[in-house]
Amino acid sequence: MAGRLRREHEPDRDRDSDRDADQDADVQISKPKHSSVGLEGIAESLRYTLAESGPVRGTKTLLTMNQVGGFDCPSCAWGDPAPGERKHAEFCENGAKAVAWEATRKRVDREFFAAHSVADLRERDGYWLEKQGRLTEPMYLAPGAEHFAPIAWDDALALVADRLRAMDDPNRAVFYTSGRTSNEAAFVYQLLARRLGTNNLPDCSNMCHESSGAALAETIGVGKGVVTMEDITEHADLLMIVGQNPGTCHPRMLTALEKAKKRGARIVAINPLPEAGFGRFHNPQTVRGLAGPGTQLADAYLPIRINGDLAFFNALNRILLDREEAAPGTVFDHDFIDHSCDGFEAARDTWRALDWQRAEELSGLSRRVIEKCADEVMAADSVIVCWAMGLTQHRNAVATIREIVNFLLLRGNIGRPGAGPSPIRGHSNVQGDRTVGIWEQMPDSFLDALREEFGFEPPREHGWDTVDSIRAMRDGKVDVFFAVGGNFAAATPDTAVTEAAVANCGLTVNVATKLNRTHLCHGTEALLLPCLGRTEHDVQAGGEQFVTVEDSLAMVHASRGRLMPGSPELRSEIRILTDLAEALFGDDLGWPEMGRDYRVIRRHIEHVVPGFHAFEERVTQPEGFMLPRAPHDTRTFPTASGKARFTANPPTAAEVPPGHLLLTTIRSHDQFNTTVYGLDDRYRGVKGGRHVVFLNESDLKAFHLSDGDLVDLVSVFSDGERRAPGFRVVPYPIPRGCAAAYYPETNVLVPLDSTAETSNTPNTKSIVIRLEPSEARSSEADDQLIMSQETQGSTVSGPSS
Ligand SMILES: Nc1nc2c(c(=O)[nH]1)N[C@H]1C(S)=C(S)[C@@H](COP(=O)(O)OP(=O)(O)OC[C@H]3O[C@@H](n4cnc5c(=O)[nH]c(N)nc54)[C@H](O)[C@@H]3O)O[C@H]1N2
Ligand SMILES: Nc1nc2c(c(=O)[nH]1)N[C@H]1C(S)=C(S)[C@@H](COP(=O)(O)OP(=O)(O)OC[C@H]3O[C@@H](n4cnc5c(=O)[nH]c(N)nc54)[C@H](O)[C@@H]3O)O[C@H]1N2
Ligand SMILES: [Mo]
Repeated sequence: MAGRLRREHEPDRDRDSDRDADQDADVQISKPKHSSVGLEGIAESLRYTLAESGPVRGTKTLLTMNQVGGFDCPSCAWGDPAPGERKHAEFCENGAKAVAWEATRKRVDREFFAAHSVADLRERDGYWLEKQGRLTEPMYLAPGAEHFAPIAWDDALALVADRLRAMDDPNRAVFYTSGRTSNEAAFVYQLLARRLGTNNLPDCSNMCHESSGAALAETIGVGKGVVTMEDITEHADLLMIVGQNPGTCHPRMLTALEKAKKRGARIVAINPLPEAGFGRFHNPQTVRGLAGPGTQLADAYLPIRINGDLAFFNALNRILLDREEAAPGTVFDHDFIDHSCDGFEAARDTWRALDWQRAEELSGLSRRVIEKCADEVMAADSVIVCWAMGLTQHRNAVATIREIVNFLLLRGNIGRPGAGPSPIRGHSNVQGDRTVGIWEQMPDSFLDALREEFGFEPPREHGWDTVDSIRAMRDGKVDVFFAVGGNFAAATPDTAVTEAAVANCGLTVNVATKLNRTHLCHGTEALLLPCLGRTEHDVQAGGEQFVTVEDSLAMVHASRGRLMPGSPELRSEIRILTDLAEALFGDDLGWPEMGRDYRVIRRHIEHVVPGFHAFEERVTQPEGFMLPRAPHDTRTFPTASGKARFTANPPTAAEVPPGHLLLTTIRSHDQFNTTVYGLDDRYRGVKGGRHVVFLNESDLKAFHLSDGDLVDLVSVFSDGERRAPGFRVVPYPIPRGCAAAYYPETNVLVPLDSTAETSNTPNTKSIVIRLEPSEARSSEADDQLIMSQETQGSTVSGPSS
């Protein structure tokens, strides 16, 4: 019975004998939850905080999180309530874990690296690596060396400058950013790269909301969401939450949804998984929330097939068209369509041509269910559509989001209170990083402003995004890979290919707080530069400093760390970058001044980036300030035609051959991206392991599998097959033909060349797989899993009922 899953309450007969098989051997599965947060959530955050940071450091951090004068939570990008409405503890379970993770008392110092060779560390998983604690001083891995060894800051930065100078083309360097970086650090970083002469600025956004940015820029002229917190809490009649798991990934959004519900808004959730956050919400900030029955958040839940969203929104728009044609003037906002939009006819023709049978098949939803959803839409004067990764990481992602814009435009649901598109961002400052210039294809207007401000000519040729950077590294075109934060090798697709690509660079440099997998996939030589975290006190020659961030709802505000730095040797990201720039270019653009006093950087941002006038003054106000977004502010659309654009997006979906499944990769409740806090996924009923695959009960039967069997996931793509071994099968309420498993364990399955049209975002949410009996464990495991030849050929796709 090695490795077999147990249902909760089933006696754990062979717990001990399984122990060392692997960390997942004790995985326990129970029923998924239908409610969220409550006392269990609070207990969980306190437990983790106390264990990692101790009572004093832990409590101090939690109480200043997201408070005026405190630091911005380093977890997700959800916005803050107005200052007067903030609770004493404006945090969530996952924010608390993110903070405790950073405030940990454990250290990865020179003794640690002396004791562990790189080869030894490469044998450990990411969970173990990050659990070892904070990096304390710069470390260098010399060519051919087996251990990282200490190096002085000046020597480390001189070495990077030397290797950058030695390149015969500035485009042989790649500068990666993860979205936790502050506006100030991001601005300095892109300035350094462009001063050097390259636009090679890939970031995590390439893998995240790039599809949203591409679709929104094309259709409404602004590549970000155009709703505010008040639109959600005070004005929207209907909130559609599509491909997003707010209970886990944006927990404080539940408070806003509860507020909307209490004034009578309706919520429809569209997701292959019935996530706990759609059920009853027990607000941890109020006694009633904790003790009472909670608030039921979603009024309707549509169990859509993976990648069925384009078909669904086409069908929804078709129904609205039918109803408008049956009773002209009652459904569409003709005034708005005629005067503010173009492209309507082409879109309408696409809806007219809709093949209902195919739409039902692709979406997995019956026409009757979609009609009911249309009833909700018709009953609402204002509609907001929120979405996240469930929509952006598919081949047709940009088309899907354009179709959502069509849907909103039809009834004028944009540029008025309570209406509009709202991509919910991931990393706490991923949106701000983009605003201040982290993008491989910043527009000429930005580059012109940079030239005006600093007096040098920035490169104009577009740089490499994340996937193109990996290709370039693989092909030997990169001498220096530099990363500010993130876990490039683990977060990107095609793990084996990517790890080899990173190792193919000359020098790899990681500015980081903790050790991760990417640091061990080093180039010929490597540097680890430890930085301050968001929670930590930052004092420079110019005095105490703060940084700024932009949330998902376009509010910019200050963030001030309060904790003693984890080690006296830590430097702020900004200082590391300005010191490096000084080593490279001397004082040509005033780098040392920027490092001494971040106000100098903010003054440059004010001059270069639209919307930042009186930056210093406004950002020191308690509530910060909102960046302008024309569609929201003035109902105007800065597109080429000056109008909002309808587009034709005929339904498509990933092709799934008979006997195969479509796999989506998701986050557990106990992780932040590649950072694994623990092995549980409380809301989905998983305890003690991450190598699980959620499957529909009928598919289990069709494949002759039972609860707890072990399978290998084998992905199938034009360039061959990839395998992720040893996943436990879990029957789960997910549509037939669909499967879900955790990221990043499944990234090995994602082909580098499988990306979204236009945005080039890896298709990490639609991976075609088949299941094979696993040889990953003992031979006993095989006995559990007999997949006959017949079932391998049978069809499991098709609409669910
Ligand atoms: N605790 C925690 N918080 C986080 C993060 C984290 O890892 N942990 N990560 C941060 C980051 S960078 C990001 S981008 C966000 C991510 O936030 P989410 O996008 O909410 O996170 P995912 O787990 O990727 O989940 C995607 C959701 O989409 C659903 N889904 C999957 N495929 C489809 C599909 O084809 N159609 C539809 N309609 N739904 C689908 C899944 O069931 C899941 O509910 O969260 C941020 N916040
Ligand atoms: N299969 C699959 N792959 C995915 C996704 C998916 O849904 N499925 N999601 C994609 C998405 S949405 C994203 S955003 C990317 C995430 O990609 P990344 O942003 O590259 O990855 P993270 O796991 O967020 O990065 C974690 C690391 O950041 C470092 N870090 C943490 N805090 C700080 C700090 O304050 N400063 C610095 N310098 N470093 C810090 C730590 O060392 C930590 O190990 O992954 C993408 N990959
Ligand atoms: Mo993300």
